[in-house]
Amino acid sequence: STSTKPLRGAFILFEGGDRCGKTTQSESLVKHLHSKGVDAELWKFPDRQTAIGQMINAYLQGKTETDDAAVHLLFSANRWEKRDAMLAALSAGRTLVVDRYAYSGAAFTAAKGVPGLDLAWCKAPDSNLPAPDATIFLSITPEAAAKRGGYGSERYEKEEMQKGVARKFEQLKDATWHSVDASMSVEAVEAEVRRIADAALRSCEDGRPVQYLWL
Ligand code: 2DT
Repeated sequence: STSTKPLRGAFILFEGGDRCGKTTQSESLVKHLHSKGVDAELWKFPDRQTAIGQMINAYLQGKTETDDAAVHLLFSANRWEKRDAMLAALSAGRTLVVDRYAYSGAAFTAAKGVPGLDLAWCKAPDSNLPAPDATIFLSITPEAAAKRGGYGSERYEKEEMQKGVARKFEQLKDATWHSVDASMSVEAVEAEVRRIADAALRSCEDGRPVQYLWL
């Protein structure tokens, strides 16, 4: 008999500005994968449950003021504290569908325009974290997003900030990047997302090793 190493799971990331449909699409993809018998789990960053996540949550809700560099490092630390669990899940064959990650981290802080906190500085603390096999960027203009029932009341949910974030995402595009027009119907976006996810799963089946940021 042949010994078979279990296939690793894929790391499929959703990124995009606020109100682009990330939550709807990431939940729908996990359901779809489950219906096909794929072991898949939805993760979200920031993970507001941890001690670090609670500090981030208080900052986003405007309950605390934190230095921009310090809060950036908290967002990054919130990924580092999940790194081992992430790698363990992937090597156990579990596909991770992740709602926001280091690209949001770099785009949001860099969009603040704080001297010294440029994109290179913002990317540095996340280097060597597991990288996504596919990044699905749900693309929508901040104007169209603002029309979708308006932004919430958290710190970054303002049209000017979202425009700056969109420009920074543009500069973060890499080989994993798939831009999907999020102004299409939910069903049309789902179809695109499934096509991209299927290809990512197949590349992992074909032996693609886990990648690391920002290579
Ligand atoms: P949610 O609305 O998706 O919970 O995000 N953000 C997110 C950062 O500034 N840095 C990061 O590293 C991450 C992951 C994006 C809450 C807000 O936090 C921003 C929106």
